[in-house]
Amino acid sequence: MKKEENFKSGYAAIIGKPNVGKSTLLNNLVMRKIAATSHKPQTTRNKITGVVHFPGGQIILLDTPGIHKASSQFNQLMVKASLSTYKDVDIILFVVDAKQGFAENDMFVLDTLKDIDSLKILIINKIDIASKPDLLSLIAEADEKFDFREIIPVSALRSDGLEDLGQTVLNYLPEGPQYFPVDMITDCSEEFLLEEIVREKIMQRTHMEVPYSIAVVVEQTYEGNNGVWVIDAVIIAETASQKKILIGSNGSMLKKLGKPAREEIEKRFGCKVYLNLFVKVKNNWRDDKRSLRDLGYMYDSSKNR
Ligand SMILES: Nc1nc2c(ncn2[C@@H]2O[C@H](COP(=O)(O)OP(=O)(O)OP(=O)(O)O)[C@@H](O)[C@H]2O)c(=O)[nH]1
Ligand SMILES: [Mg+2]
Repeated sequence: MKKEENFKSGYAAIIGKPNVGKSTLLNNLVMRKIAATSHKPQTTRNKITGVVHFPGGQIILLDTPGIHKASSQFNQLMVKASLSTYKDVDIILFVVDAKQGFAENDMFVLDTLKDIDSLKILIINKIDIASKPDLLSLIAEADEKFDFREIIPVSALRSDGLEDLGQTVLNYLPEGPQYFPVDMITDCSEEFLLEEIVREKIMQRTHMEVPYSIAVVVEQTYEGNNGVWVIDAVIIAETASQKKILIGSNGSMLKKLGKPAREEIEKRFGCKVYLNLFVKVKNNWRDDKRSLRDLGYMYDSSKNR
């Protein structure tokens, strides 16, 4: 791809513990909802791309699953996806929660980052809920202990400080090609985006192990009567009792999940939608290599999911 004169471009990975606000940051920097967010940790499972366009450049952001000490094979896959992004990016945006500060998981990541040449920027998120003294002492701690080129406090949720953050990242990027056309904000497939919308509603509305035990697969989409976009999606659960919870009495839970999912799809894609949700059981899919691959959770870097 040809380098363009006076055009800056490059990759920035958003990395950090679960729940610090990485996906919220991606969505609000791109100014479109791409990544699922929820108050539960481990919401993001895949690498997700979002492109921020400027008159003279573009930042290609990679949202990643939260890094934590993973015990199950499935969680290890998620963490592997995050760790694998480090080396291929120009800039690492390391996110911490302003209220929580640095925790054990952060130290583990910061240690691995030492050997990576990419420029590192610390983003202190959720300043809207942190006290000023806490914020100042966190900045002082980061300054003293770590080697970040910049420390930028933001509130991703309120979009406070995001303009500055975007400009700062852009300034550090090299001259480069325009990788994405200006109207393209992600290279995730349409099916993937649909699946994530449904999965987000499940993450937000179910409890205990259920949100972590499901996967969503869009089986087909087609144009129905009156130009309505029909989407058939399957929620895969691990056990029959989870299936029962997901359906609810007389389908009440499916309705509770389907309505907000349909509304969000309609808003995002600008058309009328008929969303059919089904639930199937696939025993222990999270521990089964073949199922993980079928569901797009094996991180083949040539496959963008
Ligand atoms: N108060 C406040 N809440 C925030 C902010 N940014 C994100 N949140 C909330 O924090 C929770 C987690 O946000 P996510 O964006 O899903 O976090 P994440 O780091 O992507 O989490 P994983 O995908 O699990 O690693 C959600 O409830 C967000 O609404 C912020 O700036 N202020
Ligand atoms: Mg996330």
